[in-house]
Amino acid sequence: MGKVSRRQSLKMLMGGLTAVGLGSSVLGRQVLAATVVPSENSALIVVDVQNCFVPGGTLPVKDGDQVVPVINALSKHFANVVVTQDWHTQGHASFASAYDGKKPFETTELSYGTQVLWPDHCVQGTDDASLVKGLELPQAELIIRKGFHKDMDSYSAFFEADHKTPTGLLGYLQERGIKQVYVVGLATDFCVAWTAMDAARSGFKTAVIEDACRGIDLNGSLAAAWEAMAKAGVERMQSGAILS
Ligand code: VGL
Ligand code: ZN
Repeated sequence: MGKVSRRQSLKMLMGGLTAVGLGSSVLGRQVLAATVVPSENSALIVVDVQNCFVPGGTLPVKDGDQVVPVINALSKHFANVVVTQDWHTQGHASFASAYDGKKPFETTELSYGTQVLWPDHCVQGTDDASLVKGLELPQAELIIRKGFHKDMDSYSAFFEADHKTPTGLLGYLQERGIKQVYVVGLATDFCVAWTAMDAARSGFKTAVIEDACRGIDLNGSLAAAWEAMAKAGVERMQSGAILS
């Protein structure tokens, strides 16, 4: 931020905010303050920041690795951090390789609806399924793994693809008294979006921090996901609101 003139700083002292993101001015010195301060009953949910989803992984999301420094910085402002891992069996129902004549990014119909078919990814216990090395979240309280039922996918960290089978995250957050969640990670248009929409539907005040996420964008899925999230009452925000 640049310097603030005496006049401007006086104006800020007298009149409060003069610009978005500008918190206050003390004795003529500009002090930046976050416009959003996560409370004790907020949680940061870090979705699937795993080797499989960053460049070099089996289902790389473009610039997926760029979320890591943003998430590391954000996490320092949270009393509660929860991490998720996509955690598939070998031959999982979401893998194109499990079907004759199917290729990745095609779809198939399963009992719970249309399933996008992916390259084999995030197989349980593999290095590909490990959290990205640079992710620094030593304070994380819970790692929730999902997609471990062979016949059903789970983009959401709350409910599997049938929208019924719980992962246990809802009970955990409720028992911990969490009221508000901020969702970040990979990929914006799949696991982040489904997690955020389930959070909002489950009664949490929910925000997605856009620049702490990256999307896959398969046939317009990114724009569709933002639209669906807005409809579900998910707030779209930028990390600067917390970090500045
Ligand atoms: C994801 C596709 C398949 C995600 C997981 O984490 O967004 N996307 N499995
Ligand atoms: Zn997956």
